[in-house]
Amino acid sequence: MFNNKELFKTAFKEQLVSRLGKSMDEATAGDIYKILGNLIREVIGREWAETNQEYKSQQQKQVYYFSMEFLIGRLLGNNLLNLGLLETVRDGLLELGWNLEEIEEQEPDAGLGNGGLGRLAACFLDSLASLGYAGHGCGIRYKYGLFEQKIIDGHQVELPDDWLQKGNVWEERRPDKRVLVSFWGQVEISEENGRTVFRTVNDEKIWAVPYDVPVIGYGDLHVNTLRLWSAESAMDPARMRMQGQNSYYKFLDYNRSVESISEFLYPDDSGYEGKLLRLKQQYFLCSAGLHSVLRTFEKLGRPYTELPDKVALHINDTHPTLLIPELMRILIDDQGFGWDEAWDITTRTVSYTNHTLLSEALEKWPVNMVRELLPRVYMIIEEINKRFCGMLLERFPGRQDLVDQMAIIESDQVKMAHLAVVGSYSVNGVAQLHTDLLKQDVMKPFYELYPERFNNKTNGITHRRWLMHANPELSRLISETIGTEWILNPHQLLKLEEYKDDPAFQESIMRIKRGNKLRLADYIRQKQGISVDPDSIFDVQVKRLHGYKRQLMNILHVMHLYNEIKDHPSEERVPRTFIFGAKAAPGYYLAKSIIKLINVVADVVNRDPQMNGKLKVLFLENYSVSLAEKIIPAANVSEQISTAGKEASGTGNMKFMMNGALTIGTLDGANVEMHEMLGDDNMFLFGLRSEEVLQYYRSGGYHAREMYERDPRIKRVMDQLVSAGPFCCHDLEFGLISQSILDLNDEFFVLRDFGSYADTQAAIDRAYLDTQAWAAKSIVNIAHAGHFSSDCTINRYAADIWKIRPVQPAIQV
Ligand code: B1H
Repeated sequence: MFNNKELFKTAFKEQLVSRLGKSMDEATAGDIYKILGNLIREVIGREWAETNQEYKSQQQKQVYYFSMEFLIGRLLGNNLLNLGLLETVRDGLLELGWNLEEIEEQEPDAGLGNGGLGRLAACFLDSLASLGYAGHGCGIRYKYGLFEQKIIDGHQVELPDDWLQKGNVWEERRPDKRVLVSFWGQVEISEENGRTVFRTVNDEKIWAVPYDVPVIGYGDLHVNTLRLWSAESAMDPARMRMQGQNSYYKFLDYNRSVESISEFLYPDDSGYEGKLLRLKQQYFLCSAGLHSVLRTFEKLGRPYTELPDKVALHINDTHPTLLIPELMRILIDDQGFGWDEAWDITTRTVSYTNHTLLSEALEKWPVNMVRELLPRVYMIIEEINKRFCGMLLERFPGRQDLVDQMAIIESDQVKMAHLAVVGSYSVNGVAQLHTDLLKQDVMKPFYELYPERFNNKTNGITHRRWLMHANPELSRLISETIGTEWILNPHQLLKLEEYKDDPAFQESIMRIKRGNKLRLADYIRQKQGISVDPDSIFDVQVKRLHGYKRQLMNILHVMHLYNEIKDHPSEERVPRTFIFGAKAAPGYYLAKSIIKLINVVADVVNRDPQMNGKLKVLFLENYSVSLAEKIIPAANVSEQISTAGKEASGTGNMKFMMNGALTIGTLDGANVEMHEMLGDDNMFLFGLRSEEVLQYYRSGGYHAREMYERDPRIKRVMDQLVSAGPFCCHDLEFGLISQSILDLNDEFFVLRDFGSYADTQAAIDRAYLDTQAWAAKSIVNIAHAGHFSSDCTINRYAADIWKIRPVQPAIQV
């Protein structure tokens, strides 16, 4: 361990020579990054092994968090921070002639996720390790992560994200731990020694090879594991020759189909596509992960009846639901358990988080697809369904309607959410409102059947990445003001509230924010050649592009501001810079034309001299975790404007709050809980409430055209989408957008909430003029953000769902 600068410099230079054969003046930034990564790997190697040893010797219950997505971003800076080496390394590198921030830029983001769901999994891993829980991630090592977005002529263009091109210093390939996963084939049933035996024949077997990434906890060294699986061929080329003429082509076909399984991440957020390859990916994760979990369990030498005491399997949304029938299959076919005992073990081991109420995101797989790809697993799902429906009819005689509504298999489809609820002991939503809506609406009959299973766990974010790493100056100021206790106990941030009216503290807060804005302005100038005014309000909406998130309402409002400035050019205004960042699913046309609209509006506004000093609009390309770390600390206003009842929780909202931005938002997802803490004084609420939205849906929606006719501001911007004018073009590019609102009745209530949104935006202008009052609000936001640290969330999962306690570190002798 290099715990001082000189030792670090020596170790660093030695590695540079021994690994790359280079001296300091020959090294490139890429070399420096690689060597630093390797050094850290060496530093933690022993602790990683020791953590595992500790788990084994203490026979600790282990949590495995199964997720199709882990949006971990970059690891260098965060690992240095958690190891307590940030200062040493920064200073040491500086003396060697390099700037750490520049080296951090060398690392490609691990973009193994779409958005909130994947980033939540990454925050949870950080909290599990930092709090000393035995909790690991289980996921897929996609060769290509979420696509890289380029904006060309205002349009989104997707490029493959070849993140592994230069290797990955953080991963360790473990071929000795590979497992076989089987697809296709037929099930043969026979009687042997009075037992029914199920054997799958003619199946296709492939290797799942794990790549382990260390998850380094903050402070006391505790290193958990993120195990990512990669698919590899299990065909023996030597046997190929025996199999006749076409075997060579068969071999190539097989290889290609195997590799495709861990080839790329599906770029869908809050939606799903019923593609065979995606189903293969899901089973691949479940089967490989489970085999490796059970191998570790078996080493304890305990009977399988104790599995629920030693292992918790958590599924992140329904994507890994096949874990349930797969565990049943192993218990019955391989371990010889009877159905009831296997079911008891399974349903005491698996727990499930629901992340969305949107019907298009509720996974339903065609029966034929599941039956052909996974014949034995399908038989088990069928049996689970048969028994579940039988139980329902027994409890509710004559209620075939209820059975149809709740069945796992219905209309030739397997409903994954139903399977997940029936096969697990805990079902949680991700914010109070979302959990309430699950119970009252989407999963009502299940809640009535199993009320004890349902619970809420409001999401959280790691303050280590999102405050300490992303905003080091603010972190320093906080520690100077209230001490460093908040780092281990983020609730202590509440102490800041005392300083909200302290002019010196207010001044520091605003100075740090301005510094962050200047840095973002530099980035924007470099990337786009546009200069932005650091004294304007930085108003930010960064998240996936989706109808319900209403980026459209935001940009329509910008068009309205443009119109106002044009109409009253001499009126003074509070200058605003609107910043957008968003990726759209490649097949989501409406979302893509909204990206185009934002870029067109940006172009018109930024070129117009009358807008100078008043209005700027930017679309930042390729929004990602590392870009978020630059943008969020620089924001004054956080846009959390989803249609109420649609955003399950949101986690961006929490990141902005923690960095002192004020939220303009609807009462949706976790915004509701933010508002409970902040009150009307420290947050800008607008728009319909979720009950009102639901009421409209029940009564067939509202009349978008009426709003259009009634409000001249709305009529004007809507007309500007499709007729000649400053934003519109020759080829009616925005007809689709206009149609979705006026002809398809504005599913997400953009026009219905527009007026209230515009008025609230005007209130923000007025509030910003009172700098001290604004600073006070910003401080109150930071003070209450500790509540949303994922440490608190994870403590609740641990106590209520997984029933685990932190591991006591082994006493060093
Ligand atoms: C969330 C998803 C999601 N909810 C399907 N659902 C996917 C659904 O690839 N797919 O098929 C991918 C992702 N993602 C988000 O989860 C919610 O929209 C957010 O509100 C929430 O904060 C986040 C974490 O709970």
